[in-house]
Amino acid sequence: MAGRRGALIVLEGVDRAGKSTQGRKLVAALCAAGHRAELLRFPERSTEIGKLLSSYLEKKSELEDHSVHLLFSANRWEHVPSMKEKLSQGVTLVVDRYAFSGVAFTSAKKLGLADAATRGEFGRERYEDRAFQERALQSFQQLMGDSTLNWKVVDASRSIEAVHEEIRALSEDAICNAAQRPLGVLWK
Ligand code: 2DT
Ligand code: MG
Repeated sequence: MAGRRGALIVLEGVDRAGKSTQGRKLVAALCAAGHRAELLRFPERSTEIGKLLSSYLEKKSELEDHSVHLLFSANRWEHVPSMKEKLSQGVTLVVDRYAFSGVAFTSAKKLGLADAATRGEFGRERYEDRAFQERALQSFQQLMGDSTLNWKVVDASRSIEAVHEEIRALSEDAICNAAQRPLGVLWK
């Protein structure tokens, strides 16, 4: 429909919960239903800042905690102009992690033994550690009090199809209701 803004749909939650799989399926389903929709993910590792973050996450480099927090933020800001442009052209954006991951993962460092948690297991990316992820989830739950997003919690222990159907319906609703707040989906 001409003139209608696209919806902003943010997928948040801990690692390996199926956000990326669901993000891809969601965009495919929305496009098949005749909407214009695109998938984005943060960190977006292809830019100069994204490469610094990728190397940090792969434990190939070390960065001071405040400084890495700001790099994650800068990595989102460098995409804001094109995101605004797309939304105003009516393209719905499905975003795999956004600012809530920024807060949840940084604050999870302070909730426990940050060293052990951020070192994690060999062969895994930084933060991919059970105790760390649990603290990040606690932090996400606190952040859901943030009313700038319309938050929904999905139970990720169900089948891929069941989760897909739920978030597809929520997303259709967000697209129809252009005045609505951005939709936030938290994986639990
Ligand atoms: P992926 O596994 O989704 O690529 O994420 N992270 C992410 C932060 O610590 N701060 C942020 O602002 C964002 C967007 C979460 C890689 C890791 O990066 C963390 C997991
Ligand atoms: Mg990961």
